[in-house]
Amino acid sequence: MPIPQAVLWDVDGTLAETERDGHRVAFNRAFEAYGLPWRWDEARYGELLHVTGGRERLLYDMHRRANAPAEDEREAIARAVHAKKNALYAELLHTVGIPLRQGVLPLMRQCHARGVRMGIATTTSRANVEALLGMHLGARWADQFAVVVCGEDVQQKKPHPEVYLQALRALALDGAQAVAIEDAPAGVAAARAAGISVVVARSVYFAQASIEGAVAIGASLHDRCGWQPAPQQRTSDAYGIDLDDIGRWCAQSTTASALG
Ligand code: XBP
Repeated sequence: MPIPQAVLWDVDGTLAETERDGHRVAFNRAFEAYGLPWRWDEARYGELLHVTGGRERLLYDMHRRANAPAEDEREAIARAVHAKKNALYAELLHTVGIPLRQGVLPLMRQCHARGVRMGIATTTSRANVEALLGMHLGARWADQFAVVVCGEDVQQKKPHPEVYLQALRALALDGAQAVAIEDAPAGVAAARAAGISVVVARSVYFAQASIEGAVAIGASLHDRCGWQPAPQQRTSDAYGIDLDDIGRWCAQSTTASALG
């Protein structure tokens, strides 16, 4: 079974549950640091996640508040609060820590072992990726990725495909040769629009979301149970979802669309 030539990882929600316990908490601390009375509880933050990009999310929320600052001040406030949020996010990762999701490291190791290149394709800022992956993969984390495309590298964030198209260009691959690992509808839409098959490991915020267009959807890369379609039965249980499962899902979906 052919396996993909590259695995492109989304970051927030896919590599780690950084939204609820990381970015949200850091935003609230940044509001406090700036003397702003705003707080995002878990439910409100979940609603706001349909806006990709932390600064854009903040602007969107600000715009809808009764006590919103004057329109011509909002951009500067959003920039300042967002920068503070990112600093507090890095601090939080170093103090409290947020683990990588189960199943991520084994799949990364398998990519290395089988010569499959990896990339990062994310809406979040490079500094945030650095803070998370530096923690978990060490100071030379970037050496493990053939390409890292972040929020500041693109004009348009997910669900626009730009981040994935840039990654493909850097790898000199076309969409059919790569697979994306995502957790959320906007990420799936971005990868699909770049012609890339997507495997979805749902994160807490998108546990119930309706997600269209993935070749497979499950709760965790660590667990072979509950995936749609079900991965093929295996005799050994050394890994959760592996490259052979992913290759099979991509091939099945190619066959299905070729027949359809
Ligand atoms: C997730 C996002 C980001 C983060 C916050 O990106 O939409 O905006 O919530 O990060 P992805 P920033 O799922 O593509 O990794 O504040 O740096 O935007």
